[in-house]
Amino acid sequence: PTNKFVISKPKPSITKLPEQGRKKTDFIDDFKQYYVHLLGRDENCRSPYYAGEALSQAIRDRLMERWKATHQTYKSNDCRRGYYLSMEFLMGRTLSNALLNLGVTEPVTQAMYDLGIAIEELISSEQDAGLGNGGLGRLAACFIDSCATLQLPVIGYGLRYEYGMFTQTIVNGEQVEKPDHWLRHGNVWEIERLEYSHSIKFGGHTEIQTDESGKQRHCWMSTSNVLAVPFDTPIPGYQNGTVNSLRLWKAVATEEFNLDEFNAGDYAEAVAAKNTAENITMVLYPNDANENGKELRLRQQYFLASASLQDVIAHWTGMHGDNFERFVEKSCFQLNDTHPSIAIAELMRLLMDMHGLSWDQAWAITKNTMAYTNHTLLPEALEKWPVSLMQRLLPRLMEIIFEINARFMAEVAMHWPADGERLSRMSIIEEGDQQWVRMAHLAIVGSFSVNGVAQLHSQLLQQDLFKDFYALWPHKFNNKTNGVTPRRWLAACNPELASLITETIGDRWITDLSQLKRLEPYAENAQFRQRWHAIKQAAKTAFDRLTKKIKHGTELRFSVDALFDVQVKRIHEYKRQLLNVLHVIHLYNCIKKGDADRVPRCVLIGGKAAPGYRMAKKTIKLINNVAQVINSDPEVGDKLTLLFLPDYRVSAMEKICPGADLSEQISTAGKEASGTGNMKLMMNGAITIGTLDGANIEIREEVGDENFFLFGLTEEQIEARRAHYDPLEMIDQDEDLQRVMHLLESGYFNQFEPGIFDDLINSIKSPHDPWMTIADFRSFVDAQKRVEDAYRDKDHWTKMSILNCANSGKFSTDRTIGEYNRDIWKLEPQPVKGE
Ligand code: GL9
Repeated sequence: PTNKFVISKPKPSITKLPEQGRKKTDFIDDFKQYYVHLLGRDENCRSPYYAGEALSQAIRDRLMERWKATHQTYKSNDCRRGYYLSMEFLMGRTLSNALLNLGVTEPVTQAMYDLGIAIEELISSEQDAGLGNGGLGRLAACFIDSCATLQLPVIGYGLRYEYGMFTQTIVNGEQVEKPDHWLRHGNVWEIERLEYSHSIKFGGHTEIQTDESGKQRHCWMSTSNVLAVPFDTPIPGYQNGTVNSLRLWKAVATEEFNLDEFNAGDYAEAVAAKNTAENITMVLYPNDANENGKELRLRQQYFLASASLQDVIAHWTGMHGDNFERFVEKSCFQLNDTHPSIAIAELMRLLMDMHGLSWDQAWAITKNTMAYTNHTLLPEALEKWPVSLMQRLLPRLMEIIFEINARFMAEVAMHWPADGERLSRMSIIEEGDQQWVRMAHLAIVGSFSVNGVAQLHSQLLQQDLFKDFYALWPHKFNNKTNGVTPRRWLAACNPELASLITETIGDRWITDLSQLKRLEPYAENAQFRQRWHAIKQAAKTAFDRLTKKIKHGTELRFSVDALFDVQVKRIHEYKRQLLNVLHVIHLYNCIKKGDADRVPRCVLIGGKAAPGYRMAKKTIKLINNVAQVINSDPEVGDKLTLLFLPDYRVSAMEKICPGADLSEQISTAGKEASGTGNMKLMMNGAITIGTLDGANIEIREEVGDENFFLFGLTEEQIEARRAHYDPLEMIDQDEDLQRVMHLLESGYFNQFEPGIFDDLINSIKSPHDPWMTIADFRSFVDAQKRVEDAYRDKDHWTKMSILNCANSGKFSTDRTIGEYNRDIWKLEPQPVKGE
């Protein structure tokens, strides 16, 4: 639509740069150029920020040629492509990852050092791109890293939120949210591409019109349009010449202001309309599970789906005109949860209304190009939208959804005649006082693949949540166990451990993590163990220094000899941070009782609570209050420390996982779809204490049960117990638990704030507690005792640590993406010439 920025004829001389083919180290001149001439700084500038900016510019230049070459390769091979649609890409920082993947970390570090600059300061001055809530968004970021490393032609499509995940501060023990205006100082890694903008429709009404040839077409008219402007970020593969794209859409008002209204004198109205349009990509919704049906959220979802599909189709028609015969052969969309699943109806609309295809043609294309990943079984996270809202905001899409459902219902009725119950269970439309659109049902009906994110999770999808659909279409269902990228989560974040590994088994593990298995024999080598242990200890010291800086040297007693016990993730009842706190209080009781022989322990808890999630916010307050009491009790000394780390985010995890000894993965069995923090910690040699939930099960399978601290009820036991769960009786029969509850209920941790923890206490004492925290207390405490006993034998612990890292190979996203590609996408790797 807005091609006014396109240069009419390509001018090859413009793109021929004299310095093409420059050497890896020439960047130092560029760095100085950018620092002095672009940013206007000199040696008197004290802030590392500008040096970081200048270095990033110079590094970005190195990505640019490879980016173009990758583009050209895909284009000239006319290859099948994948499109990863996600409302979240939790990218974190970019510079150190770019250095690693370009293979220039060492020379750049040295060159900066020679200029008197510590590169670590530049790296740390970069803001996190926090465009996601947690696991789901970080998974998308790891996935596109692996796609580039595997040289797969995949584009990530998402939204360019002006404000990312809120910054968390702690005031009087409570979470206070601050807006994260991460783009305030610009973003050197993105490139605006106005020439690829698309117009997105909202509101209006539909009409059927007949054209000259007598053909009928659905028209969606009188809409308010918003412009989607793409910003591209380069995604480099690991030292392979490939640079893929992450394309994020920004909402811009179609005209600076509506001229008609302006002429009519309604200046304020006109400018206000501009705001409504641009609000669409203003802020990331900070809810980790329960979306609450906000209209703006639906606008965001449709904006992403429509802009991305129009982009793909514009690229297609640019090459093939309106001939869509080979579209299925050449394209595949992966929907990251139901958030972008309106894309199914939107692809139907674009193909029929804009490109003249019949329903059957459009449907054949849609259901053979869309694939859906489910990320949670929690009922409150299953998206549904009021039909009335969809009719008002997206009237043409609602018509299409009704038609998809009518045809689907006919299919179900054929398969199960006279089964009205089943029809209403499976319908895309939920009936009742109000009609709703069930987005997961739309996603399943409109896709050829439906997957969960760990074995147990996929199994539960088939047996429980989607069992009717599984009975109808068993071939659609599959599992893809999550992973994490070993570049960021081992090579970059833990260079000391990475070089010990490389020295021992070579560097192939960076792109083939199964190689880590070759570390196993070294667990028996005393000298190797000693070096491993020294690196873990040094990482703890480094983390300690960091927290001291944050806390301005407060009285925290973080001892490097203490067991470093870590639980970092979103705060949610199902993740049971409360169980962790109950254990800490139990340890405190033991110390107060004079139980002398305890292993010193530092418990770190970090994570954000959704701003509207009362119980999660109370949990943060409880952790901070308990920490206050324990950390200032002289009887405790350095036997026990509890730390709440404010503003947990990607870059914080990069600092935490190298030093972690114990990884807390203690969700109620059956509730954590996979988890991915568990994998990062394992890769860095932490040992898991966990329930049989999500990917924990597979972690334990890989590392062996002797190197994993298992506790808690299984998913089946949890479900069987629900009917007659009696937490009060369990408290009654367990003296340790009694003492813990007594201390909590006596107000020991809230002496000047009476009653503030009552709802937390009541929730775990309720026979209806869905998370069954009390049921797992005894088993958890016993497992923690086994942890202490194991930790006392330093040598044995180090062995376990080595074995955890050595057996983490499965949890690379290279393996995960390999499976997505083998089973779903079927893309051909595209080597890029020039590296
Ligand atoms: C999640 C699951 O809860 C995690 O167990 C899973 O590892 C990730 C990635 O598949 O997806 N689903 C979900 O909604 N979130 C997840 O982390 N929530 C957030 O991203 C906050």
